[in-house]
Amino acid sequence: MKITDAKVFVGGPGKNYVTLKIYTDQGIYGLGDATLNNRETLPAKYLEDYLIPCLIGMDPRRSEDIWQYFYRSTYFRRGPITMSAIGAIDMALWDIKGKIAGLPVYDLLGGKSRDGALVYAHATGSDLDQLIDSMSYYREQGYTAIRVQCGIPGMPTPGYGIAGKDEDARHYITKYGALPDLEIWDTGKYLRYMPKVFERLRAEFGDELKILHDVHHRLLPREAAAFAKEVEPFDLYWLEDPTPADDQTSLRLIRQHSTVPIAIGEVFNSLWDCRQMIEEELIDFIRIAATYGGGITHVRRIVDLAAIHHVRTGFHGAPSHSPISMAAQAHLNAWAPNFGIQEYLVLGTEACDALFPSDHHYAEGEFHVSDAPGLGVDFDEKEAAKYAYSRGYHPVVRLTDGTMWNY
Ligand code: KDG
Ligand code: MG
Repeated sequence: MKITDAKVFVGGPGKNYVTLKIYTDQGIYGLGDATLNNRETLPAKYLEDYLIPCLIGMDPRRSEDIWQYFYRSTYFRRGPITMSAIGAIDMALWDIKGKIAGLPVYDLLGGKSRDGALVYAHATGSDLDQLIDSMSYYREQGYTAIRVQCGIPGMPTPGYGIAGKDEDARHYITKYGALPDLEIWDTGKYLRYMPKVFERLRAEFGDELKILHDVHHRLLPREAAAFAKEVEPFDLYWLEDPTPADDQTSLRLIRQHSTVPIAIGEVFNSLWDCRQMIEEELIDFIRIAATYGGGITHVRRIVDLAAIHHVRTGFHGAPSHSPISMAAQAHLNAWAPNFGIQEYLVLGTEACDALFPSDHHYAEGEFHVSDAPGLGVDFDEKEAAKYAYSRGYHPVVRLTDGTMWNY
């Protein structure tokens, strides 16, 4: 069996999804996702200029060897661009493998460990009342785990993941400007207000609800340790990215002062990036994504390392991931013995479903993986022709005195 061609498509409804399609001489094709949010053209170009020319003629069944070929032959290895491109190829090869076998990918990984995978939604509010309304909406939709981001009184701009006053907080998705928007961040105001938010949410929603919160890399290690200690009584399911992910040693201070579960990893791309925090047991959930994490082959290794250190999965699932990488993660979630939770924002707009038909679906707080052979997602090229690339940027963040800070 041979790979005969591979094409990259960039675009989608309100998103620049980077979709790889690998064709074979047996008529079977595979699909992969290389969407690197706000840098989408780079993995696309990397695939077209460097990886696809080598891929033609390879045997698609040899997915391990192909992974090693691209990883080891890249002298300047790792990083988000390289690993997204390798990840897309890897997903497509697992898709092909499943279609050859007539089995869903989860069966190739070792079979299902569960039927539905717990997911969490994003609730947001420019203030506490709007947040509570947004949370109530998700409770009605059956979610038992909700991430909460709340506007802070007096904060000059809304902040990460927070809807503006006049926006629909129930269906809010971060918008990215054609040039970077400016966000102003005040750590003191955040640290003084957030504990009050959690206290009110517990009073409002009771003890059972799983409450998650994303600090989005904004705190210094000492601030994060003090914050984690202070919010301990509110029994968070996790506190995400309390400090910038670059320095994993700073997590030790948080661990020494608090037992709040820590979730990190959405900006990491390889086992080597995650290794220290997993081996030192500095985190409780690993947030890497199948896309930037080198696909199923590599993320599976990370999941196995995590398992022996009591770390559970909590894969990244921001709206920038196309239904293809969400499907790859759904298969990993169905299999992983140390599955924790999956971030899930309802992608299912009609336009997105038309572009990526599948029977993966959400029901009652869980994501149900498709039983179709392979990844269980298709790609409609006619639909794809409707979309074009449109540049976007993450916001930039400055402190109130103008100092550059972390988005
Ligand atoms: O591209 C950046 C987003 O994926 C990130 O801001 C989303 O932090 C995020 C999350 O937890 O979903
Ligand atoms: Mg995050």
